[in-house]
Formats: sequence, structure tokens, C-alpha cells
Amino acid sequence: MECLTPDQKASYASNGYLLVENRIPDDWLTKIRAEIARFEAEAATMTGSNDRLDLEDSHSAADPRLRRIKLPHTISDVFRELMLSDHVLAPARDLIGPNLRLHTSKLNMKSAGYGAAVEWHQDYAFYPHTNDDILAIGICIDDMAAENGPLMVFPGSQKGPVFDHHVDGVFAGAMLPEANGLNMADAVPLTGPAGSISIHHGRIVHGSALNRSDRPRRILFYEMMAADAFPIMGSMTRWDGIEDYNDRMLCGEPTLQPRLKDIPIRIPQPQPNVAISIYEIQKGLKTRAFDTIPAKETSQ
Ligand SMILES: O=C(O)CCC(=O)C(=O)O
Repeated sequence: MECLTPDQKASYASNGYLLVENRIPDDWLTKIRAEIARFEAEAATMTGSNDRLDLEDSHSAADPRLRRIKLPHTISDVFRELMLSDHVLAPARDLIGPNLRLHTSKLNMKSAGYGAAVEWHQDYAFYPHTNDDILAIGICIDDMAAENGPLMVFPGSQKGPVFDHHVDGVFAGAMLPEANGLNMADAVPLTGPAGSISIHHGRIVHGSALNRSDRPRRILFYEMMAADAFPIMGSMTRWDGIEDYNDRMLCGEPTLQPRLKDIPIRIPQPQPNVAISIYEIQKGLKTRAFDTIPAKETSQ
């Protein structure tokens, strides 16, 4: 083990998540916040989302609202360097082994007052693989508390089914916990000070509410898997050929021998005709678990 204790590893195996405090030093948080300010300035010049920045529905030039920095490791040396550091990779290696491949990265802003909810879902419903040694490391850039929309998880749900994330036969990227036999009282908010990391299993049911508080809730996610987890056809995993795929190795060695595990799988197809963004895909829902901002509160 490089940094986690045997108890933390056992807890992850049983519950499907961890919150590790004091993992990201303050100087890194300072650098991250400065990078975010740079992208916020860019968002203020935009009228619609592009392949770098995802804007809130209520965004306007007069009231710029950045919802997500997309693939931050591809557009910022700071986010790339952090991704490749032991702050991020050591706990992942402790849990799923030495050979790690990046699936994606994103920085969800959840700004004070209006930051969008993410409906309940399992990441694995978006990207089924041959095995489920798949996890997301979340860098907590702000203090996470009940009121600012922390990530919430259903402990143990990573051992259950992959739930149906479709509406009217089209992938909608979300499910309703109660309609699927989960008890809302079992949901756990992952709260802790800035500089903590959350780790959640690819199959765990998770989501987060609208941020109505006066504090931001920014989490930078690096989602990765064991190198021998290969996407199942129909997965939303980007696949631009084996060379590109191997370029996504974070550490260790790639392989051409997928490891197969007997686990449930659903294919996230057909896809809705929207931009590839969880916020847009989840607009296909007829019933939402979390509030959205009423139209009258949005800017023009
Ligand atoms: O930002 C959050 O609270 C949840 C993020 C998430 O699950 C996602 O973007 O897939």
C-alpha cells in the first residue's frame, strides 16, 4: 500500500467509496483556483458551450455561469500535472493496481446560488467495461458540506445491479433510487474540508443536489480504470484506436488481454440526440430527484 491503510481499503471494498482528508496540499489548491479563474474569464466571453467549457442553462454575457470545465487535463498543465502526481495516482493504485488508464476528467463547478444538480446515476451505466476496477478520484477544491451540494453515494450499491438509466427506450443517464428499491435514508454525503479527495467506485449510485448556498462546491474528477478493463461495444468511452487508447495510460503497462468479470452490464444505447454532457443527457428525464432553477430566476 502506498498511502491508504488496510482499513481504508477494506472500507472501500465494502462501501464503494472513501473520503480521504488532507490529500491535496494548499499550494496545489491555490494553483487550481487560479486556473479556474482563467477559465471563468474565458466563459464570460462565450454565448454557448463549446468543447472546453460547459455553461449553465442560465448563462448570459451579463451573468456568466460556468458549469463544467471539460477534459481539464487537456487544456491546462496544472490539471495534467496533478492528474499524473502521486496525490491522485497513489490511492488509485492502492485500490485497483499499478496499471491505470484515464477514462476522462472534468471539473464540476456547482457555483454558489445556482450550481446544477447531477441526477443519481452509476458511471458504469455510461461506460460498461469487461471488469469494474473503475473509480473516480474527486479533488475537493472547496469545503464540502450538506448545504453546498456535496457528492452523495449509496454505500454498497456498487455490488448490486446496474440500474436502468433509460427513459422511453433512450439512454437518459439517470435513475430514481426509490423506484429501484434503494432507501433515501441510506444516502451518505461526502463532506470534508478543501484538499480532501473522494473516491467512488464505477458502479456506485451517486448524485448531488443544486447548490443553493452562498459558497461554491467545486470538484475536479479524474476517472480511471485498471488497464485490463476494456470498453464493451456501445459504451460511451471514446475509442480512437489502440494507440490513442494506450496514450491514456496514467502509469504502469497497457495490455491487449482484457480481464473479464462476471458482472451485470447494460448498454447505454440508443443515445439521445444531444451534446455529450451528463447535464444534457439527463434532460431526457421525466421525473427528477433534485431541484432545478425555476425559469423566473434565470438570467435573460
Ligand atoms: O459533481 C457531482 O456532484 C457529480 C458528478 C458526477 O457524478 C458526474 O459528473 O458524472
